[in-house]
Amino acid sequence: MNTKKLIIAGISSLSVLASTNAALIAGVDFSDAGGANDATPDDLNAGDGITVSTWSFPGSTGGVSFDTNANTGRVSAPVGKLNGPVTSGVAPVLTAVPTDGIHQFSIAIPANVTLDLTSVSFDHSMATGGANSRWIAFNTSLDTDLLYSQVSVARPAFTSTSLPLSGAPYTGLSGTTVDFIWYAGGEGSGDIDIDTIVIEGTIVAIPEPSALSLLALSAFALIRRKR
Ligand SMILES: [Ca+2]
Ligand SMILES: [Ca+2]
Ligand SMILES: [Ca+2]
Repeated sequence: MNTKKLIIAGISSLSVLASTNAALIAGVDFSDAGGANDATPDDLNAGDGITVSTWSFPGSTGGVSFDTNANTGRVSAPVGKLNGPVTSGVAPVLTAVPTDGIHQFSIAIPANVTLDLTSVSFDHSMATGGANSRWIAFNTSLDTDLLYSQVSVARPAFTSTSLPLSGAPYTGLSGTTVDFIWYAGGEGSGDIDIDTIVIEGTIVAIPEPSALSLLALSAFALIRRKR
C-alpha cells in the first residue's frame, strides 16, 4: 500500500471514530444543586459543544417565577410558574401561534457538531386548584405552527407531555441556534406551573482536525519504517 492509499484508508476509518449517541441536551428542573429555586436552563452535557441560553420573554407578558403553592404535594418541587396573560380559557388551535405569554430559551450548536433533535418533554398544570381554565402551548423556532396546545389540569395534578421531534426540520442541525418556546394564557391570570423540561437529541461528533493530522503523521511514520 502506498502512502496515499494508506492515508485514505486511515481517513475513512475516522468514520468509525465519529460517535452517534442519543443524549440529553438541555433541561430545566427549576432547582439548583442544593434544591433551592433556580429557573436557569441547565446544560445537560458539558462536553458536547452545544451551549444553552437563559430564558427570554419576547411578548409584553412573560416571565418565570416561583410560588409556594406550586410546590405543595409535588415530588419534583421546586416547580416553576410561567406568567401568562388573561385570555380565553380555550387552548389556541395549532395554526394560531400566540403573540404574548412567550417563554423561551435556546441551544447553540457549533459548526463542528451535528445534532438531530429527538424529543422535548415537560410537566404542566394550571397555576391554580380552582375553576379558571388555563392552557399551555409549545413549538420551536424550526416550526411554523404550534406542536402542542392543551388546556391544563388543576393543582396538584401534573400532565406529563413528551413530544417526538422527527423529520427534516429537526435533523442535521449544525452551526445554528434553536429556540424552545412555551406559551401560556387563560382565565384569571393565565399562569401555568411547569417542571422537568428535558430536550433530547442524537449527536454526531465530528473528529477534531488535530485527530486527522495525527492520523496522517502516523501513516507517514509507518511508511518510513517499512522502507
Ligand atoms: Ca423541579
Ligand atoms: Ca437546575
Ligand atoms: Ca452542552
